[in-house]
This record gives sequence, structure tokens and C-alpha cells, in this order.
Amino acid sequence: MKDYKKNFIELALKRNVLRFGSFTLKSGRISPYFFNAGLFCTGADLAQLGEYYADALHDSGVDFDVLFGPAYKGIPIVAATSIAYSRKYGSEAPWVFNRKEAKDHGEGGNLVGSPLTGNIVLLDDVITAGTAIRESMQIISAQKDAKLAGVLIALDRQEKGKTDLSAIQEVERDYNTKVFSIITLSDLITYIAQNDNLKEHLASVEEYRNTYGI
Ligand code: OMP
Repeated sequence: MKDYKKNFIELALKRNVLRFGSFTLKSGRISPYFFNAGLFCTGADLAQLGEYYADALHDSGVDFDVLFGPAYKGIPIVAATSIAYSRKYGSEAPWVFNRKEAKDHGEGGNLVGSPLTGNIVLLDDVITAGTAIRESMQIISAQKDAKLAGVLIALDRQEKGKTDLSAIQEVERDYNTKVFSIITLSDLITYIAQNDNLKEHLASVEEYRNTYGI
């Protein structure tokens, strides 16, 4: 496993972003683990998180013009990634996010930051069944000069969507794009299996994967 993936898992565990227990997901599935990106809530954590996204973005090889972070959780993610990417990989990495409510005074509109044009990479936290990400896709498809170049998330839970495909494969098919992630559930399982103090969670996570995984 690449260093940035391992370091990301370790930070997520340390900050309780990644927890084990029993959690009801948006999809209604009961999961033995949960990932709450909102708990990367210090400047130091966000700086680290931005580096992991930047590394994964660089690794993906996707050619992009603008990074888009959908409100709300995508906003700190896109800011942190843009800073880290420009420092580490020497590109300007322009960023933009949307407001959930359109503004009717001042500069108006519902986008803040760079114009949403050219090849866009959408940044988000987690994909489970793929519902949340589809809402964000519509913002890009509504812009006539924007083309979705890829999607980058922190955790790919590798779960079934509405068909036999994974939720991510359905998104890739429906939007003709590629979805990349810092880590997948498989990376997490590999990590759990190699760490004695996490091994107690291995059976429940594997059982969940056997039920809902792809
Ligand atoms: P889908 O819309 O089913 O893809 O679920 C993605 C959303 O679920 C995320 O944007 C989160 O709001 C939430 N979520 C997490 O944040 N972490 C998880 O580990 C699982 C979920 C979830 O409810 O599936």
C-alpha cells in the first residue's frame, strides 16, 4: 500500500474519522464502520487531508483545469486540496464551490471561486450508494463549458448500487467518467488484517462486504 494511503488511514483512526460499531447509513444499510470526514476539524488535519487528496489526484493522472467541491463537505476539501496540489505539484489548481442557496445580490449566482469551465474534477468525501454524488454532478452538467474529467473521493466503500454493478461503476457508466479514491474498503481491510489492535473488527467488516460489497 502506498505511504499516503497508509498515513491517511492512520490519521482517520487517530481522529475518530474512521470508527467501528453499528451505524445506519443514508442507504438504510447497517454498517460496522463509518467514515466522518467532518472530524478532520483542525488546521493541521486539514493540511494533511489536502496532501492525501493531492497525492491521489496526482496518482490518478487525470488532466484537469478546475477542482470543484460541492457544498457543504466538499468546500474545505477543495480548498485544502488546491493548496496542497499547487505546493506539491506546481500547478495552480483553481477551485470553485457552490452555494446551496442562490444569492440574488452582490456578485449573485451560486458558484464561488474560479469559473466552472474546462475539465473538472469533482471532490467529495464518501460514495456508498451514489445518491449524494449524483446531485453534485448536475451542477457540472448545467454549465455548458464544463466537462467532468473525474471524481475523487476519500473513501470508496465498494458497495453495490441499484444493479449488479458497484455504485461507483454505475456513476462511471452514467456520467462517462472515472472515480478515484484515496483508499477503498479493500485497502482498509488489508490494513485491519495487518494490525493486531484492529483485528477484532475484521470479521464484521468482511461480513458486511460479503453482503453489500462488490
Ligand atoms: P451515498 O449518497 O449513498 O453515496 O452516501 C454518501 C453519503 O453518505 C456521504 O456524503 C455521507 O453523507 C454519508 N456517509 C458517510 O459520510 N460516511 C460513511 O461511511 C457512510 C455514509 C453513508 O451514509 O453511506
